This record gives sequence, structure tokens and C-alpha cells, in this order.
Amino acid sequence: MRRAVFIILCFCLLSFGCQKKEDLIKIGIAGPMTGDQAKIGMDFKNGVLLAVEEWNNKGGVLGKKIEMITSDDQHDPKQAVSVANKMVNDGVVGVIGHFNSSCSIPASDVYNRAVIPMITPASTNPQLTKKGYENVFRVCGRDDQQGRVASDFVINYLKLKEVAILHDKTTYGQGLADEFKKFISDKVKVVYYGGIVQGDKDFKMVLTAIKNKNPKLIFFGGIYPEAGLLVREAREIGLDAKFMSGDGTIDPKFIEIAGTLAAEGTYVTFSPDPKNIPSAKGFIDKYRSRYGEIGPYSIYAYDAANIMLTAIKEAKSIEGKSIIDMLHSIEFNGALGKIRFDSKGDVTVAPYVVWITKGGKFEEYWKP
Ligand code: ABU
Repeated sequence: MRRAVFIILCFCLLSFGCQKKEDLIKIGIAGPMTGDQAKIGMDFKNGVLLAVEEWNNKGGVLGKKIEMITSDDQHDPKQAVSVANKMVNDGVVGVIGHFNSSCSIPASDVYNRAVIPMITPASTNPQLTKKGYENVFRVCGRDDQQGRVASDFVINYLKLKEVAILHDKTTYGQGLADEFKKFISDKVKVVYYGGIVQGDKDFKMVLTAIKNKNPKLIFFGGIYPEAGLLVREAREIGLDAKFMSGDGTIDPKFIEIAGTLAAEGTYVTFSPDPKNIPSAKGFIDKYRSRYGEIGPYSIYAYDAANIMLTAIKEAKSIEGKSIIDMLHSIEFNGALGKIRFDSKGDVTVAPYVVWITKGGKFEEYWKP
């Protein structure tokens, strides 16, 4: 008898301290949790975890504890659809994710059919919110906005006349490269335009072709693993054109892969430094003491989770339509400041700036 009681007690402790499954509200978090973009996945996960723990410490939401369901999409669109279906079947009431636009866009079809809200912290391709889905939101800006700022910087600040444009053939990478090209083409000669394959390691052939065109700057639409290799290999073959990229490159891993010396002076577009945003201080201190330096999208994941949970609380419901309507109607006080969504699910303010790498770190450099 005593043995049976012991077994039951152990079972209860393992099951969220005797919390019954129906007493839990499930929130999905999806991104690249393994592989070469796993650093971003961890940043997402840590940001959401911090928010969920804060809510749970205050009693959860609607009187229920919050459970995080973490899904690894491996930055693969097919895997993203598969994990989206699994999370829907598992009963998530909202999803924070995905990271890659190439994953968020197909996964959004799944969440839309299931009438489940998704908030991506980082997918910037304009197509995501052009589909007319009411359930889709992002707390970051769009690539048409950062492409414009990048071109403004090259034309009016650097005053360059010849550039090369490269991309990684993904929805995000090519999309951003094309936005940059669209804005720059009137004033600047594009001496090279082409794509590389994500996951490749040796880019010396394409870099040699670019070197022969003598551009003053290479703009790359893509993510930090390839960006880091491109810069390292460009310097190795004596290609010393300036290097510029977008928000997919602003990660310490970029500098680690490129090497501090090769990475020095690289420009990237991203939102302003949260260290200068008073409302972000509490988050930064808590995150640092727990996980170390904040990643570029940690704070976006944290705000996305808080926004989702606030909408559930204000809607007094876990029904998808009610949460979605609430997300469209209220203004949120996030760590990043006030956040409001427009009718498409985009943030109403997306202030991109240019950052630079100096001495092995990124710092804010130029405002349009
Ligand atoms: N915006 C950074 C990279 C993520 C994506 O949009 O694909």
C-alpha cells in the first residue's frame, strides 16, 4: 500500500506538481533549435521562457499555469509545416515563431486554418502579412523597411557608386537583397547580382567573380553562418570591399565565424539598441543574470510572449478568434516600448538603423 502511494506521488510530481493537463494553457514556440541557426532558436526559447516563468510565478493566466511547447523547425519549410501541425494537434492556443520567413509563411497556413494566433519575433519578409490572414502578427519590421534604410545609407552616407548584391536564395535573403536592389538601382551601379546556397562552406568562386567586378561594397541578404564565411573568405582572397547585410547577420556568431579582424567594419541594418530603451532595462538585467548576453531577437521573443499572454488575459478566453481580435485592438507596453499592430499584423512603428562591428562587437552607428 505504501509503495502504491509512493508511485502515485512520484507520478504527480513529474506531472507539473500535480497540475492536471486541462489546467494548463499551452503556448508553442518554434524556430531553429538545432543546427547552424540554433543560437537564434535558443535566444527565442530563453526570451519566451523568461516571460512564461514571470506569468507562472504570478499564477499563470486565466487561473491556469502556462506550458511551453518547444518545436524545432530546423529552418526547413517542410519541417516547419510538420511542427505547426503537431503543435495544433497538441492543443496550443498561440504560437511564438517562427524565425525564418521561409518557415513562418507556410506554417502560417496551418495556424490560419486552425484559427490560432502566431506572433513571429523575427520574420521580416513582407509576404507574411500580405496574405490577409487575421491571425498573423510580427513584432519586428519588414524587409522593404530595412532595405530602404540600407540603400539610404549606401547612397547618402557612404556615397558609393558600385555595389555587388548576393543572397542565399531563401525567402528572406533574396527578398531583402531585392528590396535593397530596388531602392539602390537608380543611383548606384549593381556590378554583380547572384545567389549562393545556404549550407555551403566554400564561396571563393563567387567571391572571385565579384572581385573581378571591383565593387566598393557587397550587400548580402542571408543569415550569419553564411555571412561569416563570406566575409572571412573574401578577406582571404584579397577582396576588401565593404560588407553590409541585414538583421539575419547581427549575431555574435557572425563575428566568431568571420574572425574579429575580417568582420571589423561590417554594416548591418537592425532596430535600435535595446540598451538605450529605458523599458528594456528590467528584461536585460534578468536575461543576463540567467542566460548571459541577450541575443538580437531575445527581447522580441520575450515581448511576443508577453503580448500573446496579455491578449489571452484581456480576452478572458483561450478561443483563437477572441485572442486574435484582442491582438488587433490593444496597445501593449513591452520591454521594447509601446507596440500596436496594424490591420495586417505589422507593427505600426519599425525604426531601422545601421550598426557596425568594432573590436569584435556590434554597435549602433547611423540613423536615417
Ligand atoms: N529577419 C531575419 C531572418 C529571419 C527571416 O525573416 O527569415
